[in-house]
Amino acid sequence: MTVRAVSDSYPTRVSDRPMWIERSHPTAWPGVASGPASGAEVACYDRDGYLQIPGLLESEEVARYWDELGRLTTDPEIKADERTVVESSSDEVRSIFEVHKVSDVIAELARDPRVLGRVRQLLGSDVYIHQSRINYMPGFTGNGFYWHSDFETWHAEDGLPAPRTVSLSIALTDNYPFNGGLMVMPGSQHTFVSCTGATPANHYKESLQEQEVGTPDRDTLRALAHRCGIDQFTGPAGSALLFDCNMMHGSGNNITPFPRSNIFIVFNSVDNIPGAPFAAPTPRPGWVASRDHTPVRR
Ligand code: 6CS
Ligand code: FE
Repeated sequence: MTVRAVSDSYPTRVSDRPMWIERSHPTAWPGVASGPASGAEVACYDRDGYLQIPGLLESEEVARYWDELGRLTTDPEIKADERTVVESSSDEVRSIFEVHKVSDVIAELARDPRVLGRVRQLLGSDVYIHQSRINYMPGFTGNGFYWHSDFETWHAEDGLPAPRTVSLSIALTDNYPFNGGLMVMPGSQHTFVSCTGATPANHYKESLQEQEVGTPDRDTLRALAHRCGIDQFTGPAGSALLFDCNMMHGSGNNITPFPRSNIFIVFNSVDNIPGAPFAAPTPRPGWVASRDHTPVRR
């Protein structure tokens, strides 16, 4: 077990009892005064922990990314790559990680001012890509993602010190309530839920298919849901969502014929560089938690 020298504001996976820790950091960080998001949108993000961007992509852009997703998910070399995770109940592609390195088309999206401008505003600094993935969530066999906080994992297993990280999810197919649309608990990012359990070695090999360690207990989820309510991210292909790394979120299985495919890019502040994991025997691979902290530039 790696021992960290720095203090841990968000201890997790250290006790047999879940604990609630009030967040000691802002959701919307100061430091970048202007950008594509209005003052009201930044304030809404700070309160709720998420910001919807309807129609971020034009329809011809959606078509271009959908074609790219089709190329990626049918390329046998990519299918055989360790960065491709398949569904536990079928051999269908679940996620392709480090997709910004696998696809120049998607790398360009991360540099797009409509994305980069907003992300720098919300994190108050230059940013780099901590993780990227395509979630394909195929029809009929697409398994969801149980309730979790991404920051709980990125703190415990990737060593991110503070919740100064924002995820962008862009819908490449119509996201409906019935085909696995992402559910979020608005305002839940203000509370860090310290989870029980110890991180197994190479945990990512199972957690990326179905996460258990690092997911909250039902009493915690019941209390958070009653306090915050549950919103759902739905909308036509091209819609986008920016959400705080500590937002409690999850999605149901997709038993409909309609895939719920999204591009997912995680931006971390360059002032929040990870060190050793806070609660894991070894760091995760670079394709899940990037070691390249070069700021994203237009
Ligand atoms: O472990 C991770 O980094 C990934 N797992 C989930 C369920 N969401 C965030 C992230 O993509
Ligand atoms: Fe997640």
